[in-house]
Amino acid sequence: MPEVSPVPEEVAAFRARIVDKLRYAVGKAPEHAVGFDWFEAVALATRDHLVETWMDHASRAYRQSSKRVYYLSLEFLVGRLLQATLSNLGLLEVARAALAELGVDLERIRDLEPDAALGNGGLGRLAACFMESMATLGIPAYGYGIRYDYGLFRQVIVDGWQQEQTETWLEFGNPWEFERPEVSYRISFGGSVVCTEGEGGRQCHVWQPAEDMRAIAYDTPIVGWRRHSVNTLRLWRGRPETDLHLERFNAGDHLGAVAESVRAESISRVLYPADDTAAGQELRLRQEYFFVSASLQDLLRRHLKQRGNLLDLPEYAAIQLNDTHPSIAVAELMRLLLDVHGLDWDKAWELTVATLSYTNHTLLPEALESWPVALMERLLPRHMQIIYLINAQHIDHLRAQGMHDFDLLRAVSLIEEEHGRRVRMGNLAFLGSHCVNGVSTLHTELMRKTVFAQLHGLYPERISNKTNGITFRRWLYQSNPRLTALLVDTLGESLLDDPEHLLGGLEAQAGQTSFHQHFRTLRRQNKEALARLVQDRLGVVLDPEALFDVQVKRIHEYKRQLLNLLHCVALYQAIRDEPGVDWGPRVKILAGKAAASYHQAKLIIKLANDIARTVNGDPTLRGRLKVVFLPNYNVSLAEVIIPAADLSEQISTAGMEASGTSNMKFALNGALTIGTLDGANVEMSERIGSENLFIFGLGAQQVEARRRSGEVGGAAAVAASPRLSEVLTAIRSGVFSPDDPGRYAGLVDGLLQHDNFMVCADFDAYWQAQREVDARWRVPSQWWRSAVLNTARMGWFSSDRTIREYAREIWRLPE
Ligand code: B1H
Repeated sequence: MPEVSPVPEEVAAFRARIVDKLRYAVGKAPEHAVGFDWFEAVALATRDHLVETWMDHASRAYRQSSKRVYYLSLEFLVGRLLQATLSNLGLLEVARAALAELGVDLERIRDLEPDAALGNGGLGRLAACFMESMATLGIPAYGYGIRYDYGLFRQVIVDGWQQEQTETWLEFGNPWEFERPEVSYRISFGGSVVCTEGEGGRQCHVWQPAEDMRAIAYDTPIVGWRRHSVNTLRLWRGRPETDLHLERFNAGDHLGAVAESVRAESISRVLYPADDTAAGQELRLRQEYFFVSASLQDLLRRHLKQRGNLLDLPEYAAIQLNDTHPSIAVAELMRLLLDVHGLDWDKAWELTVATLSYTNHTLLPEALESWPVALMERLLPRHMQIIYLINAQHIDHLRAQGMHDFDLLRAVSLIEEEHGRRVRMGNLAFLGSHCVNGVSTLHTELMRKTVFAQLHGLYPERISNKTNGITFRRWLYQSNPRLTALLVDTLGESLLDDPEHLLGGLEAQAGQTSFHQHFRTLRRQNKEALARLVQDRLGVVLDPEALFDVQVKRIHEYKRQLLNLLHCVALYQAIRDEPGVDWGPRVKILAGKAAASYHQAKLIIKLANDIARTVNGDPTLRGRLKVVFLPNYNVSLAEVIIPAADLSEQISTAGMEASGTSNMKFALNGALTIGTLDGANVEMSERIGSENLFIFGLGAQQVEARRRSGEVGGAAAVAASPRLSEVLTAIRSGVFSPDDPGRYAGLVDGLLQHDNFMVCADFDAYWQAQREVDARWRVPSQWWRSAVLNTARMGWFSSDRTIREYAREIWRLPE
């Protein structure tokens, strides 16, 4: 990132602070410090700079009684913080120079920071981008989540198979956070509800829990661009009421004496590694309730301190539920208002709905959370009672309006009766919120037509769309300093303050060959950096001149990594069959994690590695195709891969990817997209111009029509496509798995019988689109024109724009 040369006094001061931190906080003399010591000292020195702005901002919000946003999310996929923080503080060059004077290289220690991988994928990363945008826009906000001891697992590839290891990001401490032992709340579970007579003969419900524990706060300051403001990410850790039961210990029961402690701490032990599937475990529900209850208690306490009563809560607090994971908030807020603060039901409900809003991130049925009524009754008996009451009120209200249709009432009920009685958390979140939003135009439209069709009919104003965005500070300035420098050279320094509107100025360069040359050169350097990483980690040599074709994301059947792999094999066969054709060199890069229990996804990883081994080892290809699967995809790896991509694979089955956000990161960095009309690809295509991406395949309506027509198998598509047939025959017969020729028989047969994700149905269209990619690549003036236009037209996809929409239309913050 280009910054003006640092002022020598600032450098000297920063250097002195680093040395101080090293000595007095880390406890090392500079001559004995090793890499991580330096990282810690610089992080602590940087944190000092944050603190003043942080406190100023918090007291300003207090003085001005600003409305605050509370973003409740089970995931915050933050990644590393050092460079992001230095850059937003405008201290990157100061720190670099200060460290250089101490003989330390900033880049080297930057890479020692462990990723805070407190999320699975797009949903968690979106929360992190939103936190940064809210700080940039000066919106007073708290992110609330869980401080997991172990983030998302570390993926290692052993003999081509994924294995999971724990990710110990806190092993050497976390210099960014402030532990707040005094900010602690009681969290209860189990027991029963007794009904007593309260004041004036009013019925009073008292929850007598069986189990109590505590939530302790850990605060991480999040700074906005140009230190506009600093907000707080408050993460909760589970702790016991009593650390050690001394009597039991002294009586010789050494394990029993700490059992309570182990049970309480297990709640914040691990992030569930499930992406797009609801984990049905009791511990998951405990996690959800734990962080929701602590967060609501915390924000109510803050409000009461400031305002003295809760009646104006919605004027000062907006609570956003990131998916259904925190949706127990509807019942918990009601409980707190009714049982703890003594409000009557109608007032409590009015305040709850006016304060809460809910973002839906997926329509996949398996990801729509629902909890067995029996589990809820056992773990959260008072909440279950409140949910029944909400449901009764809801159904009565409909009947009073003359709606008696049984099917309608069944569809909108909070209780599902069909598969054992379960609480539908999506419906609970919907009813308890004044706004419900989807994350791309198509997704929102499908929410209205499918999952929430009936509720939408009853509350036609409630659903709105807020298309996702990404923070350009991380996904352009930090990850692609070369492109950023070129943009600043071309468009001026002010670009950095308003890329959303100023990037468009690049259109003027789209036809300039001299500009193409700069664009190409920096891409080439980014590709060389990625090639070095691949060689270090996998020993595979890549040609930076080749087209880098990249698909990085969680491994899931609907995201169709398999379709990409079938294309790999088809290309492999074509190059061997037709060696005379100009098959420009191509590198296929894949990365992503599979949920630990998702066998099909793990088999797809194995297939990728089997294909890679075969293809990379075949000398007859003369390097015209290479395939790599990079292990342990995470935020930091994304920051290296995305700026080095020429082609971005966004090929989900239409109608299934709610939005996607890596699609935006690639396009912003000038990669061309090959993709379906799914999620935010649709809006990208509209804004970038469909001639600058490669759209193929069935649309969402066509997919739906096919499903309805009962056309389920892939056999017909295979019969019609000799190429696909040859690909599947090779895979099925063990060409890529000679050690276990039957390994993929089930996978291939499965496709023929149930092409649920339209892999076969879309194969020919995909092959054709890939040949258009080749044709464009062969004409550099065309390719680079499209690439420049991609960057130029992505301004709208800034998360600053998304957050402004939430602020105006959902949170109703003053402009
Ligand atoms: C998204 C999830 C998700 N949608 C369940 N849903 C999870 C569901 O651990 N769980 O149980 C975890 C994650 N994640 C993603 O959200 C969508 O698939 C993307 O299309 C979207 O871009 C992203 C952000 O909106």
